[in-house]
Amino acid sequence: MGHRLKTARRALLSSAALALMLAGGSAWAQAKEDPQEAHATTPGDQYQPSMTTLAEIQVEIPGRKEGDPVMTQEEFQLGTKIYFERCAGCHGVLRKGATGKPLTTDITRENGYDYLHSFITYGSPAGMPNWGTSGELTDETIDLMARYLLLEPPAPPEFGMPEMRDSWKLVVAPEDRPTKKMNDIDIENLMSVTLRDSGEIALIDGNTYEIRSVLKTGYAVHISRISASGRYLFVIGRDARVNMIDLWMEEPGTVAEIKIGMEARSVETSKMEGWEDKYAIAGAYWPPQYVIMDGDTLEPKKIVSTRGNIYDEQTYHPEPRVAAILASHYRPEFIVNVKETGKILLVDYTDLKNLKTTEIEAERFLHDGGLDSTHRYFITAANARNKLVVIDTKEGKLVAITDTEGLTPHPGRGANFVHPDFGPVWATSHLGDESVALIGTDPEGHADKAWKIVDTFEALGGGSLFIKTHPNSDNLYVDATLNPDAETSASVAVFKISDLKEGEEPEYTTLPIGEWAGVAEGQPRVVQPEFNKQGTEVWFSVWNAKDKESAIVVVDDKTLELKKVIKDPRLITPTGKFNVLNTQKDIY
Ligand code: DHE
Repeated sequence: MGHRLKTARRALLSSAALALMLAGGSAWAQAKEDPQEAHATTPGDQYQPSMTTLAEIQVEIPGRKEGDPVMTQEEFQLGTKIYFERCAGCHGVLRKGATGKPLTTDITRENGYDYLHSFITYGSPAGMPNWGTSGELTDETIDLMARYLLLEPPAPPEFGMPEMRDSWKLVVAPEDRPTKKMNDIDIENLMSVTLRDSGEIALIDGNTYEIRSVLKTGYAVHISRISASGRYLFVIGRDARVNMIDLWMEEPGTVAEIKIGMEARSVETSKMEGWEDKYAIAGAYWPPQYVIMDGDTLEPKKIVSTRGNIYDEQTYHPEPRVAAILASHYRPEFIVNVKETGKILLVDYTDLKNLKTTEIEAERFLHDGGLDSTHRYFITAANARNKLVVIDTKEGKLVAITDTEGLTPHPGRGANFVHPDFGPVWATSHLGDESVALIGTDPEGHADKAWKIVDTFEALGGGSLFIKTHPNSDNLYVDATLNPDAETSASVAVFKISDLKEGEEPEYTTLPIGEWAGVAEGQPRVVQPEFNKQGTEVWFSVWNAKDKESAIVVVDDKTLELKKVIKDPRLITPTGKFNVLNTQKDIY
């Protein structure tokens, strides 16, 4: 069955892309011969990092060379902004290439202005968006960008210990904090909700649905994680600002704050027994580094650059970004995904002066991932390579690298459940197609299934970002957030776990979450299922534009009926939701 589905799914690619892949040709070379080939951008092409904070830095035109195109300082500044927002995610901040090709001046000058202009306008089957024909960029902007790429790129500043210490604010010192919980909130059932475009989080009571507070955080705030004790909430913005929030205070609020770089996506805290709440860690996209901080104050202790060689080619990469970071439950270690070099680092935090790191050769373009139900194995997606990498966090080594049979796996932290035929599995959905893949996670009880894709079946459609279940639930929820079809992107597929059968394509129920939200204007997308602490309700964000009404929809997990719609003018662009207990204990 896996093979049949896989064949059907590949047909989702444009025929041009397929032809190219089968021919094994270089997309760059092909597009050069035929740059005007019609091409439409897929959700996977669009879902690329946008360096929004870097886009704001002031730059100067680097020293002019003979033959440089004419460009004013204002145009160069605008070109830099557009480049960091739209292009750097794939081509790299320094234009040395990542999932996209390098755009250094030796290459761009060889190809010339006309070629660059066409390439930006029409895109390429290999994944370059069709910025012009899609209407995203005007012809004037494309002209500017084609000229911009013929000039040397500006290098954004580093962000080391002096800058970090300057940004560090200890708002309430540990000795001035409460010694016991001072509020009546059921902290374990709080939901920390990302309000992406307002740079805030909302703390919503999971029992009463009441918004307990809205707190200012970093710009385009991204994720929340909870300390091992469940007391502290850590939030990171795309501007690399980390907020540490004390949930014991009468009014939960920020007790410490720091900026750990210019662009960042991940934060985590130490969870090993004996090391609970001792350290926090955050990873940056720019500069490429991670920093270990004191778990009580966020005082920066150790900054480690991730610049280095790509695991297989062993060539130097100047800006390997830090993607997901997880805390090990089996060793005093942080698990750090380094995207472009394809390395997973196990960073031992017991002795920061004599730092020991296990460097695992994994796969390039590591992104997100989570633990299996025993918390021993870390399963993560090398998404642009369609692979899952499995690490044994107890032994500290690579266990397997497995093709998911789908396109661009995007698990979030994934979903763990016991399949009626295959035993314990972990699931991921995909950005590039409608498939859900299950990987066996029980090497003791089901050795023949372990770390193999045991089944793959279809959900609503491509553009899925997150998948979720809970140990108390018999349902597996799969979103389709980035699906181009408005109705699909506003719905969720639900599979009954006990009905799943080997060799049978399972049926699913479609929940019209967007419709249930009753949002009158805009085209909201439904994103990220998250359970309450009891595992009886599942919450979805109905993510609309910044100036339009958004909502959170709560569904009863047993009946699959609508339980509550949470609406409030303060709920601006809600996306991720992090239940304190589930996040603290890695229950998913
Ligand atoms: Fe995320 C997790 C990076 C866009 C919502 N996102 C992650 C992680 C990474 C990442 C590396 C894993 C963190 C960890 O576990 O330590 N995200 C990126 C990007 O680079 C990307 C593609 C583009 C960008 O410029 O940032 C991106 N992410 C988004 C969004 O547009 C989403 C949908 C809405 C938003 O709020 O920004 C989004 N990302 C999330 C969420 C998680 C996440 C909700 C955590 C999921 C979980 O269950 O743990």
